Amino acid sequence: MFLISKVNDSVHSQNKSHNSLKQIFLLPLSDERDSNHFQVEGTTSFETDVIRMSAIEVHSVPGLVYISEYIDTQLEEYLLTQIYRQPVVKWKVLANRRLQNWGGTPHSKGMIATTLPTWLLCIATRLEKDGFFPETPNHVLINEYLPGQGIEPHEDGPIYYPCAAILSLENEIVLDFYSKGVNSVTAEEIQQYTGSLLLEPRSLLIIRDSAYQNYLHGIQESFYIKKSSWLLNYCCDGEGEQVARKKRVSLTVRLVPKTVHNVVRLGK
Ligand SMILES: O=C(O)CCC(=O)C(=O)O
Repeated sequence: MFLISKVNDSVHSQNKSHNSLKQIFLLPLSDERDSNHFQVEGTTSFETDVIRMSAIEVHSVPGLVYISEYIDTQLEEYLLTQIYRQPVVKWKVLANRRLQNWGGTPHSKGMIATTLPTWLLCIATRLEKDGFFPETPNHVLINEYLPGQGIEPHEDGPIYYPCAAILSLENEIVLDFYSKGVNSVTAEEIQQYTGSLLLEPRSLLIIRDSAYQNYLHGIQESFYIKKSSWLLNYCCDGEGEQVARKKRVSLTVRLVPKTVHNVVRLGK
């Protein structure tokens, strides 16, 4: 059960000229955790009026919203159990990671939709209720990354409603962002590194607006994570630390607005 609450967008905002998040609806009523509010330079942080959960908006990449502890450890364990009870054939093995695809295969003409299983539907409906999607997202990719694996910088593209929700499970990872541009002389497409976020287990990252349209995101094929203040959502004294990466699983939840329920119609 969730208490729906409106964000108090003036609280703790050091730079009030930046856009405010208008609605973050989050609070598990049973959760008595203290607020894990923190403020990092270049971000605006928000606390709900009951102060149980905080979200930050990253200014250098407009449209990124990072929410730590979006789910609790019980739900995380439940999701991991469901993911790893799937038959081996459900996994598609790629060179740099493996993945499960749920909801259908997105196609430029629409997706032949299959109903999400209830264990994924609970996350999809919560994301809709929390105001991130105008209807229940219908597509989920589950990625598993071993140390040294990653995903090339990419954009999610026009097949989806322009919002991606990334739920991180089991271990942390660093996600990098690159702005898209065009070289004015050669007219070549260029990508410029903009910054990185630490995605902690159980956190939710929302990529929408400009972050969705004008930036690429990717994960380097590294064996270590450098945790220091160069990360957009991490603060520490001194140089920080380098930690060995461990297996990390993520759910990328999206909405494919155009769906078809019939293979023949899709071909037309
Ligand atoms: O695993 C992640 O955090 C990123 C996944 C992603 O970018 C995707 O599924 O398109």
